[in-house]
Amino acid sequence: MRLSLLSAVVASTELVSAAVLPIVDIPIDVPTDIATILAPALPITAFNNTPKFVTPLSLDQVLNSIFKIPTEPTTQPEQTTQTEQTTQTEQTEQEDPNEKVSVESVQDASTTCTNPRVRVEWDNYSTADRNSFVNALKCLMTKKPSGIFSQAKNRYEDFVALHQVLTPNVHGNAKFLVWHRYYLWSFEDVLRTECAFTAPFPWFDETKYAGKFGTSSLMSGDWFGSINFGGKCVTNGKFANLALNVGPGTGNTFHCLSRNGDESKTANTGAAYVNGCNARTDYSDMAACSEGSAHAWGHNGIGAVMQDTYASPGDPLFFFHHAFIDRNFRVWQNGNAARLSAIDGKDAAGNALTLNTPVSLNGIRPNVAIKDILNTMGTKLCYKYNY
Ligand SMILES: [Cu+2]
Repeated sequence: MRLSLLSAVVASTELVSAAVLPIVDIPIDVPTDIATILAPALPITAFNNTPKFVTPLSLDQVLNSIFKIPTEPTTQPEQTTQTEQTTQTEQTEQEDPNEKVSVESVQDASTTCTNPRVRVEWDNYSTADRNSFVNALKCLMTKKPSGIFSQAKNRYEDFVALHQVLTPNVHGNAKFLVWHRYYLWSFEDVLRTECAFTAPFPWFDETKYAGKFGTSSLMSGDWFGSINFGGKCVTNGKFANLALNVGPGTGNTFHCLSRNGDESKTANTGAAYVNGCNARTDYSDMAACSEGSAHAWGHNGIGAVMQDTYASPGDPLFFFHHAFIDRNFRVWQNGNAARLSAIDGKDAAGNALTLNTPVSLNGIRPNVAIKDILNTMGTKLCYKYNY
């Protein structure tokens, strides 16, 4: 293993030399089913080039509805009435940020599926289901990539690469919640169809562990590994020494799964933040608040790979965190039935979202329209959360 490590380090020309040296302290009991070559830790600064948000929202900002996302474009084009997504790139007109966009209704919003899957919170998730989920993730990591993304070296990394290439389109604008909803659902669907996963999909209730993520068994050596590695490789849990090929940022460098846990940041994922955002009545306001507060704090609080806006799905904790964000979106929708059939806000190009706006996964799964996925218990998605 140490010989392999050495050759991996020598082979990698993109590394900052001194920062990879601590890797030699990694124990030798490496799970060979995942890590055949020990990947080097990248310096923590490699993930800070594209942080989720340099300064996520404070609780005061959440409660006082001051939640302009730092990464939001400052120059946006004029609102259009188009119903299809376009790729306009040259519009520069300033826009009144208070301007409201039109809202349509879904005619068949009352259509619900008959037997929704239930996503189960980690503490309620049985040991058998936990093992099934771990094994399904490892299965995806050993399957061939689709070939759609050259940087993806296995099927799991297809999803990391997909997120990487679409990052500018689906963050810092109102597509954030709807796109990530379909992204998670499709990831779950691939686990089921390609790795025979039959257990419920999990989520992690961060309101229970705000400020103490590390006390959850999820983030322990028993399961998905600790978070307090100070930017070094994760060396415990089911994904110890996991090697990643996608990221950080828009580049691709062979590196290990690393974390840089900071509970002063995870502290800001609590109920006050979630409820503060869910008190907003407009979808786009709520979505911006969610993205800039609990979402950003959770990413940054786990740190390193998770702090990277582009390639954070390389850390399997991404899916627990985003299921939590998606669950909070559903809780907000439960507050008013009309929220299952209406959309507002704009995409990255400044075009108004409509119910017919496509949600694309670049071919991993077929495009859907926003109206198809607003209701998690509609006929397309058909799931709910256990609470
Ligand atoms: Cu994302």
